[in-house]
Amino acid sequence: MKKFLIYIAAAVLLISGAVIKGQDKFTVSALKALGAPNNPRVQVTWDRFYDYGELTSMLKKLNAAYPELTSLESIGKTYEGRDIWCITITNGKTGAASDKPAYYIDGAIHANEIQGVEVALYTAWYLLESYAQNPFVKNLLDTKTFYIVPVENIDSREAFLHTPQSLRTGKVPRDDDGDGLIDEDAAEDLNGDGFITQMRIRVKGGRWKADPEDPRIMVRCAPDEEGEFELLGEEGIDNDGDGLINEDGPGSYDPNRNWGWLWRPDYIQGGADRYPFSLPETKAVADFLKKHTNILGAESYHNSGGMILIGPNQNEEDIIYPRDIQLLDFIGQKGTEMIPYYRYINTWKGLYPIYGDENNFQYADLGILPFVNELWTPRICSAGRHPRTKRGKSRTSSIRSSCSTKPFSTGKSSIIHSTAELK
Ligand SMILES: [Ca+2]
Ligand SMILES: [Ca+2]
Ligand SMILES: [Ca+2]
Ligand SMILES: [Ca+2]
Ligand SMILES: [Zn+2]
Repeated sequence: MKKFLIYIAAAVLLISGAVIKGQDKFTVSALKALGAPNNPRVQVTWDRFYDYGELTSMLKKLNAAYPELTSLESIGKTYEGRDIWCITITNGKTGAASDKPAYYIDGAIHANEIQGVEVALYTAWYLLESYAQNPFVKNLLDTKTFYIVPVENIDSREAFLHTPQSLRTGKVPRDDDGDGLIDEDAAEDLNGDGFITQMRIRVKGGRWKADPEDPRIMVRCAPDEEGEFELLGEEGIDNDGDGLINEDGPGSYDPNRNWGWLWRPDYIQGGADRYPFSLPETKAVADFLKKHTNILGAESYHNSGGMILIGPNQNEEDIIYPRDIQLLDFIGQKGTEMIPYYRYINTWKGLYPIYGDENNFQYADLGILPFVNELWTPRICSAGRHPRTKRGKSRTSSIRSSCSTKPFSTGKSSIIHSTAELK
């Protein structure tokens, strides 16, 4: 995680330096942030995921251990009533947080893209625990402010960690199929293994076969090859007897299509929900950002794909000032040099067009220079013991999509997998 911190530090320094001081040349002096905290006041092991209760406790411990460097506030409540925490980090003795250029960080607006939360928490922990020993970090916190919201979509992230559900959406109830019933037919873990996975059925001559190394993984057969399986969709039953399976689960919108800049209704932009900021979580974060006009740069952590993304997120390139693009390009490309297997991509050119996302709202409405960081990539596995890239496309097929998959470390593979089999 340290490399992410260095990359963020570089982004903070460069954005604030360029905007505040009008420097002509960008530098990479943020590399001075190298080094791990010694003897931390708050002991944390970074080998697991932390749920809402645990991360709340961690933030309170950091706040108690570093009262002079932190303040902790709830910036709003989620639909299910959990606090959306923001930890503000700066040296209060050198000036109020609001008087300094600031960098904003958040994680897990998409709830099943869970590990951005730990990256955001690690950033807070690293900054605080390094302050006394690391002159660069000390200078950073003496002159700049960090606002860190480790998790936006807490309700569904809790569901990910404690139930078989893997939800991108939040939990605000919605009638997805217009039958007058709300969230009446969610997916079910039929085989009781703790995961809701894709189901498969044995069919002679099917288009899929089991991966020889890991038979849970489905590999698409070559056109002239006879397979053994067909895919049936996710596990579940027809709870309401309407002939459709799992047609109306919890929520079922996309919180990252609910923001105010170029918002489009659901029939144009799927997942947009009813109107901009109709969701309590996006409204809370937007209100916070609007109130803190000292925020100059931002980073939102998603999963997956190993990408540093910038806007604009549709064909509206002229909304970004050329000077801003220069700075984003410099930081983004520097990030790809620092973080293995990452690519620097403009979203609508390199991925797909999006309306109403957080990233564009931050830039176009608020003048913040934002990045989206798509954590994790299968190519990291290919560098180790898992030789994925050698077999390339046939293995991963075309079904995996970025920003909607799960990391291997959760035990829920991002590759099509079928632990539930219909005989
Ligand atoms: Ca319904
Ligand atoms: Ca299951
Ligand atoms: Ca149904
Ligand atoms: Ca169901
Ligand atoms: Zn995402």
